[in-house]
Amino acid sequence: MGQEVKFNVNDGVAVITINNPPVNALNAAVRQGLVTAFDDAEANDDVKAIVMFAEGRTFPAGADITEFGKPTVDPWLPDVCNRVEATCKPVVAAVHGTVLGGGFELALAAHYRIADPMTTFGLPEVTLGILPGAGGTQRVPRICGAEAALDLMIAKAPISAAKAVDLGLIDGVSRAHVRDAALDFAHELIGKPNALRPTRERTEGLSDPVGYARAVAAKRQALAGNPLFAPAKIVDCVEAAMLLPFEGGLAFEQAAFEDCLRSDQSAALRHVFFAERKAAKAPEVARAKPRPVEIVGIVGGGTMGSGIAASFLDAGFGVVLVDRDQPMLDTALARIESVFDKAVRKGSITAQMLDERMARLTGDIHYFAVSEADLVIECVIEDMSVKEQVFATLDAVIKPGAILATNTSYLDINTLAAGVAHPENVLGLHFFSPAHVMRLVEVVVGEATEADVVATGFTLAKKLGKIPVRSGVADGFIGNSILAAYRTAADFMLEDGASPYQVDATMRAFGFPMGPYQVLDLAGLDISWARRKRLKSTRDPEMRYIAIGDKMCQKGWLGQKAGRGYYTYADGSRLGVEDPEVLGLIAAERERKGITPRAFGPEEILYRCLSAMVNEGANLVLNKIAQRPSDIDVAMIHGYGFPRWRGGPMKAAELSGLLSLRNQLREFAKEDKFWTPSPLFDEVIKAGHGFDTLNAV
Ligand code: T1G
Repeated sequence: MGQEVKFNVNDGVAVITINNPPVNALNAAVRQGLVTAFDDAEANDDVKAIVMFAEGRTFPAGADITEFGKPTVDPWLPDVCNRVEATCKPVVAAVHGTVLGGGFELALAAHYRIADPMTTFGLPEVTLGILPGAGGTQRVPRICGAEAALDLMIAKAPISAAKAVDLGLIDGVSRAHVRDAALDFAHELIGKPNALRPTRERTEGLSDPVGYARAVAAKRQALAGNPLFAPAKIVDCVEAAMLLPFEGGLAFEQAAFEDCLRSDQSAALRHVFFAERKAAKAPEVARAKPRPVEIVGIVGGGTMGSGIAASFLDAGFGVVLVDRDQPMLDTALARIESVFDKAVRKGSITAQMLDERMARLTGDIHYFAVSEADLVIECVIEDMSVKEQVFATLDAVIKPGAILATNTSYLDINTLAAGVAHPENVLGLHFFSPAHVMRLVEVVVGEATEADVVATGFTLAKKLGKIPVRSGVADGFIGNSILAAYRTAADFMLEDGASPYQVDATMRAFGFPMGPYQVLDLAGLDISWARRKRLKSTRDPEMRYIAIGDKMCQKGWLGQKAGRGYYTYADGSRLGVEDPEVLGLIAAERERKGITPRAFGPEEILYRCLSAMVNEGANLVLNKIAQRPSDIDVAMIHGYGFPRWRGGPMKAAELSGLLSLRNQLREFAKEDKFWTPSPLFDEVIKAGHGFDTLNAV
């Protein structure tokens, strides 16, 4: 028996302890250790009952996800669970922490479960594009019925110990140390008739077949049109639990599990699980200690500044907000309070918590107010000269060692840093709107930025519950560079014959909440117009230039804020209506350039948009702006609505084949050099591997 599973006997009760940090994932060594331990406990006459426990912060949080996609090593988890359940001595699981997936299924294979009060339980497999494949879809409904079981497996929100007791999924909560409580519980079972209680034989949840079938039908109805593969499979399995004998249901579940595991959706979702965790690993984080931050200064209380302030207040920091004059400051403070008001109405915080947050917020119109701040974030308009002025003013008041950050979406951090006394303390912290909701933060590292400053940026982002992604300095960093390439590809198609509404519909069908032209209208066409003007002097004259956006801006069609952009918005509504005048403007541009429009199908529109994203992404990795391709996936999913179950642009490309993509880009490049394939494609193709290998850094 390896170190992962230990076995000792305590006064007639065998205690089988799992120890596989950090989350006791049920990898092959743990599974083998468990089977051996249960065999030993069963064969040992001194053993009258068994307690299963885990060291560390949690009872197993699931199967080992890193093993998926590789050949299965026996015993596989469903077999381990069946072994535990079949034990001829009462088995009590002592659980704590986050009891998830296969860990919960293992506990459900025990005859009884005792939990620490803070324990949470969940079957989140659907977030990985799979389903509970170790008997969960058969054992859970036997205890708590179809509706609760489907909620657990599809709603994926973990439940509390108290809720688990209500559902009959656990037998008790103990304030004493859970292992000791389970030992006492096991001792009481010794010698009791009918102490064995295999979950497969429980029927409480199956006692109302009509209600059961109704719950299954209702969930199936609710999932109609849902593009995800696994949820529908889960419904089939839970239905099977009522229709088939236990072993038949297990076999049904196993087949459905393997179907899910083989799917691209699951490969994509598992990729994102690890990509999110990897994104938080920047070289600076590994080698430097973050600086202490208690008070955060924010300059500029507009939409971004007030959202960022709310995030820091939510996370327990003191915030000093500076704005140009009293009326603007009052508006900003009111905007922050309204964020919390909404949270109180939604029930996510109490009125008392609102007061506590607002008590940590001070506002001022003088820069001197941030002289005690550990970090100051500039959130003023996206204009270099204004930002340089703000930085210069801040530089005169901030305390030694304070970090100076900018929330710029595009501008050159190195230029801003060059204007202050300590460029090594300058960092980009690029939040996304609404900043108190969106999880992505691009941590932009300048040439001079100190490692501990970067480490501070990453640590803060995690404290805010955000997902930090490291970016080098480039116009638009990672996300906006990809967005610009995506839009360029879309604009080319507009001039060649497609309509913006066709492009938007295609990208929504792919899984984006909005198409690129809806996003442009929301953000304002003038933002990207300003970028085009800023880059005019460095633009490659040989590359095709689309002036449709410029023409719309010159007409004042700036988007929602102007009542019209690519769509029209009557009376401030946020729902856009297609606008024939826009189609007219595009047709005039084609005529001006002598372009005969052609038809575009959804496949080609999608392919060109994705190819442009991936090609730009490959160049960002090549130029070391992005550390790894998976960081780009994380940025596009958490900042730009790229559908999570597609894995992000780089993973989607990997799944559909890099060679064919590179070859198609070569074809497109005959139309315009914008499509020139990134040299990274040749590198990875020649090396015989894909982007995944580059994600290992
Ligand atoms: N397998 C492998 N590694 C895992 C893992 C797992 N199940 N869970 C976490 N890790 C790694 C993670 O990559 C990170 O590594 C470290 O542990 C800490 O995690 C048959 C098929 C438990 C709530 O979906 O939700 O069971 O980055 O940074 O924020 O039905 O991890 O340090 O190298 O996330 O405190 C079902 C997944 C699996 C739960 C802790 N289980 N894990 O969160 O730490 S499928 C899950 C989580 C299954 C069966 C099926 C969270 C957490 P590294 P962390 P955290």
